Amino acid sequence: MKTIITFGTFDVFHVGHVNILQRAASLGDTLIVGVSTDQLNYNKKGRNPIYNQLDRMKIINSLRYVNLCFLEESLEKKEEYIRKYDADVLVMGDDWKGKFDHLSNLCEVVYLERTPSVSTTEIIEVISSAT
Ligand code: C2G
Repeated sequence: MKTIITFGTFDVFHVGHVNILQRAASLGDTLIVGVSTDQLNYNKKGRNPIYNQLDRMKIINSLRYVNLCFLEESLEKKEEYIRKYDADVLVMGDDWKGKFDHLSNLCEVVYLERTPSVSTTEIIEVISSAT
């Protein structure tokens, strides 16, 4: 049994999120997803997500190829989460390429290509310029 773990904010859920979660799931038997807390997102991006952490968790939990999800409180806690869930593979989008290579002593680290031309930031910009 191979356990995959991945992380993300998944705000304003879109097809790029679906693609990476599906591809991550296809690499193993169990997919565990760490959903960034509102606070972590605020620290990183200087704004609150559009959807709050409970709604974002609810969306991720409802996907049939996601087996379990939890709140990711800090980027630095990845080692702790990998150990806790006994993950064999850490999957991240290639916007994070190289950033988590130091965890390869714990598990395999795989960066998957992002889906081009779709992002939460762009969706927010399009919606706000239309109103
Ligand atoms: N993604 C993608 N293609 C896109 C947009 C996003 O493959 N067009 C992927 C990202 O690479 C990431 C996942 O979808 O793996 C979630 O994206 P974000 O919500 O933007 O995640 P982020 O805020 O980068 O993660 O520990 C990481 C943190 O949780 C933050």
